[in-house]
Amino acid sequence: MRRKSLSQFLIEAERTGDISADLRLLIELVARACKSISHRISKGALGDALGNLQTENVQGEVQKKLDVIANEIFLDANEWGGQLAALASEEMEFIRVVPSHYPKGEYLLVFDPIDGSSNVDVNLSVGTIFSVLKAPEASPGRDIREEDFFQAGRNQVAAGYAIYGPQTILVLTLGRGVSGFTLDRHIGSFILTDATMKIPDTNREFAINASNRRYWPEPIQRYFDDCLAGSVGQLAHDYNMRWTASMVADVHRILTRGGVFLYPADSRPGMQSGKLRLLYEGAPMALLIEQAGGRTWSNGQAILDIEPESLHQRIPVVLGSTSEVQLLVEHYLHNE
Ligand code: AHM
Ligand code: MG
Repeated sequence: MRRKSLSQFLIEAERTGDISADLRLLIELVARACKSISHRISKGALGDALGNLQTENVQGEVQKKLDVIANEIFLDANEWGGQLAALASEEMEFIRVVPSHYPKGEYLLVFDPIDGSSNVDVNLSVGTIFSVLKAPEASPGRDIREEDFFQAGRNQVAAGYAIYGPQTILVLTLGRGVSGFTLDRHIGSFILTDATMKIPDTNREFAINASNRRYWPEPIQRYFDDCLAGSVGQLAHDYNMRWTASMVADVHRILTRGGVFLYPADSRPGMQSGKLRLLYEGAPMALLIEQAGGRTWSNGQAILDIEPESLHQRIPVVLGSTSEVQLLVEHYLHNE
């Protein structure tokens, strides 16, 4: 059977009018950046990319060498192409307006270059998350501003991630379902290997960093305790637990075999709104989850309905199989 490459997939989407030519080219550039990051990661200690730097990012987190390398790869790969007006990254304090010597396009690119970067040094899965928004209509003399990125997740025209694990896989939504592409290293192309990813609704598996239990809100503690007791929502079920400390890896597992992922707000300093960032992590993952038939929750609403108030805003995150998120919301989180 002849398999379809990402390029063919995107050209077909352009021909059917699902995406513009510029969006097709932008996704091609994003995929190229992910290939390059995958290559750097796979070199490990041979590539001088492991370990920490002496610097902190805007979140006050110590930067890994790879955080900075991957951020540069993404900027270099994407800002020259002519499809973008500006970029925002988890690793950059301010937005980056496309320099004037490059042509300017109509899209905004948002990305987390290496998600779960603490996993890199111990050779576990990490990923890159990206999201594409439309820039507001240009008017003469008006520059792109930070507020132009403050759009609810439902406005995303594309979102996806690359997971760098035993295989490198690109998972993409253009707003009409979710597709998975595996990197064929011999030919250097992403090949369509899962045309319609749908989250199974049957799996009883939860993902949460259980070491934070004492800091969680009471409803989350109760849900977790009921999972361990096998009595969630008064239903008798054995639950399984997985936590990889890489959201990309945890979400990829849930997209593949179902389950629920939680990173709640907690009472630790700086965690009162949760840990994960709305623009770089919450919104793109929420679009993928909804497009694959799943559901999300954050402070009483779907993540895609949240209007961002700042670039690096954090939110509590619950996402996964529809029936499990529904059960959680109805039996535990309804007053939250
Ligand atoms: P990062 O983008 O700085 O790597 O942080 C986000 C990561 C997520 O991938 C993961 O779900 C979470 O942080 C793990 O946090 P913790 O170490 O508290 O378990
Ligand atoms: Mg991240």
